[in-house]
Amino acid sequence: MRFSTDLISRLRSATHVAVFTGAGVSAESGIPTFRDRQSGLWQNFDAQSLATPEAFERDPAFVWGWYEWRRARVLASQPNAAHRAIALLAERVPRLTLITQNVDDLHERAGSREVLHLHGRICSPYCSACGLEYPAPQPALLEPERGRRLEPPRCGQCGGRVRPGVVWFGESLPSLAWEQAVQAARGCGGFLCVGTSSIVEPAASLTRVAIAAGSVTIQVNIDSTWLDDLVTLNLRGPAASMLPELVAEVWPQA
Ligand code: BV8
Ligand code: ZN
Repeated sequence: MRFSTDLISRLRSATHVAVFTGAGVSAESGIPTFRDRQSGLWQNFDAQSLATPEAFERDPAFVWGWYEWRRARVLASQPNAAHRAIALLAERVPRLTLITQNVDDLHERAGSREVLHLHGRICSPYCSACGLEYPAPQPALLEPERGRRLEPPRCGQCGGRVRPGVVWFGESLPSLAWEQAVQAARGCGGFLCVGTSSIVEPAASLTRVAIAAGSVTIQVNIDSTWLDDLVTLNLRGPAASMLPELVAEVWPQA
């Protein structure tokens, strides 16, 4: 991987680096991306139609079963070299803000701290009535073929229906996380946009904010996106190999 000396010096002089990740950063951990075809019980549905309050209202057991199957997949997965490279980068730059659209906990399990989860967390279901967090047990690893409808549990405090701890389409993003993400995009000197199709708003607007603020913006993706011609540099390839190389080349061990 070759970077111009100018790019390297601009990135190294950045006192604040922001990293913005999407489903592509967890793909090499075996977690299907949001636009991958669904499988098993849910194969005839696209994630977008399932990830809505209306879908959960209409058939809570069908949607809760999908989330439990996904949560089991997350718990059975391990962070990959991309997650680890981001955790390592936090030790090599003065300040790093990690912003993710992902609902898995692989960044945390790779050692990242203070992760801004714009779309919530699949491992933190909560009561839809009183908001109490529900201590979700280790789900039985449902095979997609045997994926089944599961009745959502009831809240121990108020008896309300427990819901997945994610932000559904049509729901607002957590306001503090969103404000911190926008601040980071505005104020960082380097912005890494990793493994996202940059389709879902308002999250996708963060890279535009960083570009407008004059940050050095680097996109890492196996595919092209509408950002290709707008970012400072496109790194075409899988995050689990591109990110460790990028960190080693630009921010080598002191
Ligand atoms: C909001 C949690 C408003 C759930 C998710 C019309 C009608 C209604 C709403 C809208 C509308 N038009 C726009 C909207 C807004 C809507 C939206 O953006 N819709 C889109 C589809 C157009 N947004 C919302 O509804 C948001 N809320 O706007 O609220 C509001 C305002 C005030 C008051 C009330 C409401 C909420 C959006 C949050 C939705 N929830 N997730 C769950 O997970 O089940 S979003 C979901 O998509 C995931 O979180 C995912 O992270 C996210 C984005 O997808 P990506 O991460 O980019 O994943 P994707 O599969 O798309 O791409 C993967 C990429 O990785 C690809 O580019 C691929 O090439 C690459 N890749 C693959 N492998 C690798 C790789 N790259 C590198 N290495 C690899 N190995
Ligand atoms: Zn409750």
